[in-house]
This record gives sequence, structure tokens and C-alpha cells, in this order.
Amino acid sequence: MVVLTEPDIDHLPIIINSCKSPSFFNDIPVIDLSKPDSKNLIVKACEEFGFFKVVNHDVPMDFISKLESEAINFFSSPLSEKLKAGPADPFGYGNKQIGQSGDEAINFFSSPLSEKLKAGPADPFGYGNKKIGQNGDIGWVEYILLSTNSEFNYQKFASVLGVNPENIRAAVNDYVTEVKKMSCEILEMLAEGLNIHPTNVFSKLLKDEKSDSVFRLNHYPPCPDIQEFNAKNLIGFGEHTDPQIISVLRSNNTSGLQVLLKNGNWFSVPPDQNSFFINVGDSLQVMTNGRFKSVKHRVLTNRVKSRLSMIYFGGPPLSEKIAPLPSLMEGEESSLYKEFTWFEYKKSAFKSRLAENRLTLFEKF
Ligand code: GA4
Repeated sequence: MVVLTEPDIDHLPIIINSCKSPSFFNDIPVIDLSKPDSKNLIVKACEEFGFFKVVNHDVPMDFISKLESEAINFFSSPLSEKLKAGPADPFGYGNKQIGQSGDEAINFFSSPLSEKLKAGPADPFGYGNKKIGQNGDIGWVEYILLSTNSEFNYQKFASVLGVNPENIRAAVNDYVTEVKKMSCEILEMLAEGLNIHPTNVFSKLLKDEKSDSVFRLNHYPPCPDIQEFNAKNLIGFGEHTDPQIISVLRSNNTSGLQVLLKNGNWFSVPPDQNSFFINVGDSLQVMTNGRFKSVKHRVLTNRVKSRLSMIYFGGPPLSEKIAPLPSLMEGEESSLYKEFTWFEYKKSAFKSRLAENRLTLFEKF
């Protein structure tokens, strides 16, 4: 058995959740992708929970295990090695005012918008340890965050001893290609279930070559010392909603994922390494004018077992306007949201804390 290294616990402010353990979410909607009538069940699951599980998908197990073993290999390296693959530029477009001064920033701002857009919001890509985002969120987690754009620079991994960037690139590409295909299939079934034509309204955004999608490998090492802190639970990844359209998660058989249901209670999701879990993201909430709600979720660490998850976040191109689909507006219904592009939303999201409701700023009323 491979033993994964733990994140360095020095200076880690331990976040304790002392409330009683939530119940298991045993009634989680299960969508069988091989059944054509699943489209209505997908709509129902998105309306009721913003969350569901997918079985009988076509993603080859081989791709999943290859990526899993690449991830285990990487996370097993010494911390000093992994840090070499850390984010290179923490200050992208949107944060330059804070991170840079003088001529460099002025030059940047005087360039055409099309050029500035290339810089995108802060570059959070590469290896991260405990720090989530740029605004002080932390968790008992280490991760690799990647842009699914083919231009992503895998050379970040080149100086990490024992890690071959080409192997990581190939494993991520194979996996993401399949998961993206499945996501598009789900989004098309969703559109059909909603009676929207053409049915590619959502999927074309993920298929677009400029689709701003990201991919994340999260490793939650076990935390045997929890009792020492007189805590029941330690936060691995704090509560949040995902900003994109759809998120597709696959994990090993270690529990930890929890979702917040409409009744205000947290429920633990029983792990299932052969299935995928789908989240409605903020952008899909807006495109359905609030008919679907993005689901709040979080991950708690396990006392004995490592949890490894891989998540694809399907997002639109940066220039895409995120607005309710006219065909979904009934009668006099008007948009609940102000007009904004994905770039504007993402820029604002990356300035927020994890637990914030990021859509509030964009609501009309
Ligand atoms: C949540 C979903 C994805 O993991 C992510 C996260 C991003 C990050 O890790 O840098 C954010 C978070 C996520 C939303 C609010 C901001 C940005 C951390 C954070 C505090 C990659 C994403 O797109 O948004």
C-alpha cells in the first residue's frame, strides 16, 4: 500500500466542526445514463437537490485508475518537491492593482481588453497545500489545480523528482476528455428534459475551444490527531458552491463529502468509486433563472483513510454572457440577475471567501 505524505501541520489553524455527525444522504438521486428516460429524473434532481449520482457511464475505469495512480505518485513525494509545482503567478488580471505597482501595472492596464483577458483572473494553477484561493481560506487538503486548456504548462511538474509531467498530462487529458464528453451528454439530456431547443445550449459552452474549465485533484490525508484537538471533525475543504455550470466529481472509497439540503441540514454522501457525483454550479442556477440551485457542499477529513478526489468544473468561455435562457422564462417572468459575463463573475468569485454567496452581488432584487 502506498503511504501518502501529510501536509505540513505547522501553523495550521485547525478548523473544528463540533456539531453532531450528519446522517447519510441515502436517497440521493441516481441517474442511469444508459436509460433514455433519465432526462426527466436529471431535471427533478437538479430542481430538488442540485446534486445527483451517475451510474452506467462510459468513462473507462482504466483512465480513472491511471490518473489515480499518477496522483498518488505525485502526492507521495516530499513536500519540498511538491512545492516546486506551486502556482507561478498569484496576481492575474483583477488582482494586479493589489499585487503589483508602478509601470508594470500601468502598462498592463493600458493594453487592449482582448490582451488583458488573456491574463484572466489570478493564476491559481499548480500545487497547493492547505491554502484554498487567495483570500485566507484553509483546509486539511493538498491539491493540484489545472486549466483544462491545452496550453496549460505541465512543465511546472518537470522539476519535481520522480514525477514525469508528460505522464500527468496524458492521464489528465484522457480522463478530462471522457468526463467532458459525459458532462455534455448530461447537459444535453437536461436541456431535453427542460424542453429547450437546440439541446446543445449548455453543452456548446463546454465544447467551445475557449471554454474556461478547470480540473482539480484533491488529496485529504487522514488526520489521526483529531481527538487531540478535542474535535469531532476537521474541515478538509470548507463549504462553498461551485461558480461554473456543472461539476463532476469522482473519489476513492473514502467518505467525507457532504451536501447542504434545502431543509438546512448537512448530509454525508456515501462514497462510490465507480460512479460520478454531479453538482449544479452558480452559472447553471443563473441560466435557469434560479429554477436549479447550485448546491453547497464541503469535505470533512477522515481519521484513518486518505481521500482522493478528481473534479472537472465545466465553465463557459470568458466572454460568454451568463443570463437566464429566454425559453425558460414563463409569461411575465423577468431575470432575477443583472447582466454579466463569465469573466466578470469569475473575477468577482476569485476575490471572495469560500463560504460566501457569490451570486448575491449579481442579484437584481
Ligand atoms: C470552488 C470551485 C473550484 O475548486 C475552484 C475554486 C477556487 C480556487 O480554489 O481557487 C475558489 C473557489 C472555487 C470559489 C471562491 C474562490 C475561488 C477558491 C476561493 C476562495 C477552482 C473555482 O473555480 O472556484
